[in-house]
Amino acid sequence: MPTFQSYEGQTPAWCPGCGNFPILKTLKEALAELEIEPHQLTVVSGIGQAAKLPHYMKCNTFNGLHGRTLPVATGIRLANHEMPVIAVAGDGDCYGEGGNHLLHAIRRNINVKLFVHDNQVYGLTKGQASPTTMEGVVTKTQPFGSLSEALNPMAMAVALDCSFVARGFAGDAEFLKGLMKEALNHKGFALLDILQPCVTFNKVNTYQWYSGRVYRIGDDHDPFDRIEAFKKALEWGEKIPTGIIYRNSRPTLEERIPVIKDTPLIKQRFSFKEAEKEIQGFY
Ligand SMILES: Cc1ncc(C[n+]2csc(CCOP(=O)(O)OP(=O)(O)O)c2C)c(N)n1
Ligand code: SF4
Repeated sequence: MPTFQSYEGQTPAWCPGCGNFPILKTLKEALAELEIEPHQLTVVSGIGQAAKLPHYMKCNTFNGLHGRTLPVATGIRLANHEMPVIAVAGDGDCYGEGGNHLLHAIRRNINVKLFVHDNQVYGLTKGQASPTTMEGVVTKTQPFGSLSEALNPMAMAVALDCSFVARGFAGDAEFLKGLMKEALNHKGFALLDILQPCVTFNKVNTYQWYSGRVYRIGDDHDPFDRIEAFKKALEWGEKIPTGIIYRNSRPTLEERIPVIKDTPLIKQRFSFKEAEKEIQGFY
């Protein structure tokens, strides 16, 4: 049976106090509790501080290009849809550079779990405004404050009928672990946005700033009610909800592809001769 130590990778090179540490620890604990062995899992990322997370884990990993996490994760999942695939990204990586891929992953409902470390800045490149930086927040490259309205990833995901939409907070690890496990057990695409203080470059959205605002969504919220979910997703400011905001049950992409519906691609017979014959048919 796997334990927390089964996933131990390299020593993290993050700043002391970075919100990425509790996320990494919580993920390892969640995986151990779900009894997923390291060799049974793939964690995919692009570029950034959050994207270094797979380096710090022992399992199958793929570190690709900035913003291109989801296409890679989709490919891996379609090649072997029996393997759980987690995509890890920063808010810049996922909602900025990779925004277009996110729209289509949600629409297709590929069974990939996307964990976004949302520190509301581009951390690795020293704190420029990202799509989730709040309007007016001053950074070294936004001296007049961010001039654009912040993206609300939860509201966007509900509007797109995303199969699972949740928000966690790095400062509430126990609750976050439950959300990670729910996402991993969910059938379909799961977006888990994790509020992650960047102690070096984001001096606004600190642990202290969040702790006065973040609250856990109660049992009175029905995540299957899309209108109520949308209202919950719009809450931001003095009160920030964490928990499962929205979920639905609809067919996944891999269920809808006849060729792989019953047998994963990697378990299917492959013959170069037959493939060549098929290709010749196109000429
Ligand atoms: C296509 C492309 N654009 C820009 C960069 C430069 N770049 C590397 S990491 C990064 C910022 C990452 O920020 P984010 O995704 O929010 O993750 P964080 O570092 O905050 O975890 C940028 C802009 C790049 N490598 N590739
Ligand atoms: S720069 Fe920010 S996100 Fe990057 S390791 Fe340091 S605290 Fe974490």
